[in-house]
Amino acid sequence: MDITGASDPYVKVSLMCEGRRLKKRKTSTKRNTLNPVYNEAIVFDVPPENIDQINLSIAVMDYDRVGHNEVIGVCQVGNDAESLGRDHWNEMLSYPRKPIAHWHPLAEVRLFSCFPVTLIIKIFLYGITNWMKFYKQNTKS
Ligand SMILES: [Ca+2]
Repeated sequence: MDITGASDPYVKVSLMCEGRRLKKRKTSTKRNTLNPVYNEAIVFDVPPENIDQINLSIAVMDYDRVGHNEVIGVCQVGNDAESLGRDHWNEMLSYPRKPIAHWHPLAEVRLFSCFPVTLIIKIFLYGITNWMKFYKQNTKS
């Protein structure tokens, strides 16, 4: 959290395959807000033979002009994710042409995290090789 009491959040998504980061993408940064909405798509191309090893590692970050950007919270979606993250992934695989949305609570990395966050993630398996994701993030107390 910034001194103003707000934050400058953006979402960073890493495409992981067997623990290795293959690609990284991020959304735009929303300035001075605790209630960001993104409505942005992030697309990854994944070879079909790797589908079972894929995880998306998602981090909500606070952009800071000075110093390091802070991690607000993280979650995982994918085959190796726990509970909701894996269920969400499996549901997407079962309905490849339908965008599937779920709220994900973020695990808070920082001791004094600025806000309890849930992230709504919509994932979409397109064809067999394209992954499309939309983000909307909202605070919930
Ligand atoms: Ca900031």
